[in-house]
Amino acid sequence: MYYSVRMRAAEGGPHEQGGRHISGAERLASVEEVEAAAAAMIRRALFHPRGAADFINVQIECVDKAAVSEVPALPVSSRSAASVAAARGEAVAELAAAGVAEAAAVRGLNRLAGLAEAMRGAMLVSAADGARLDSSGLRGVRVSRMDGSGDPGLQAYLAERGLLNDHAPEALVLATKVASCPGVVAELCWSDDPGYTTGYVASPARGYCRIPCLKEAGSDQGGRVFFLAETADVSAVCRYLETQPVKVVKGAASK
Ligand code: PML
Repeated sequence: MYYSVRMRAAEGGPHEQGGRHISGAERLASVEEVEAAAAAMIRRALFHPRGAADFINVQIECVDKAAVSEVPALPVSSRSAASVAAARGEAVAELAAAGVAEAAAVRGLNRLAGLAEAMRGAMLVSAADGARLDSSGLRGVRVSRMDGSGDPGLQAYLAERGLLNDHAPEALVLATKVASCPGVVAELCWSDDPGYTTGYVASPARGYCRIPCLKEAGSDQGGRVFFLAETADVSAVCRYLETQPVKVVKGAASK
């Protein structure tokens, strides 16, 4: 048996009552790990660079081991950029190489850049024309029930690349789960942490591509856009992202 441990934190009350999103986290923990996982999440929410949370929700739920799928981590690569404009150009090029129509990539990127405040979850948009496909509004679709912290091979892969920071390991795990979802063509993300400007484009076709400078330092605006194929079943995509438990392990492609 595993336990899905999930945290979401906001300032100014609960998210559903208009609180500003501060932080979220996900683990699939063994019984021995549950308490430490929950404590680490609470600590993260209390001392987050986005502000002081006054609402912290921690949910712990049993997950049957037999329901958990094991997914190999996307291979990590990078593009370089020296300005936000150049970085966003690189992101559009990577999205296009992954199979997103260029106009849809630009439209999706502009949706993310135009958010008035950080979203808790992700927007689903069409990879053909960039139209919004989900109806979750400002809440977005939250990717849940995944973990990669228990795989020593994956941790070593990240350590060799200097990626054991507060963002990249969880982002790679989330992006790997998203890319394993039937119907997903690519993802674009940059963090809502004002001190972290590196983001990524991830895709089943090309892996996890890190891009520096995707936003200005000091900005607390960030989030995720998932680009879906025209044939994607949006309800099935939401179900998979929100409920399918996934353990991410080092894959053959992550050499
Ligand atoms: C987030 O924290 O929400 C996104 C983190 C992006 C990490 C990009 C990277 O460094 O690989």
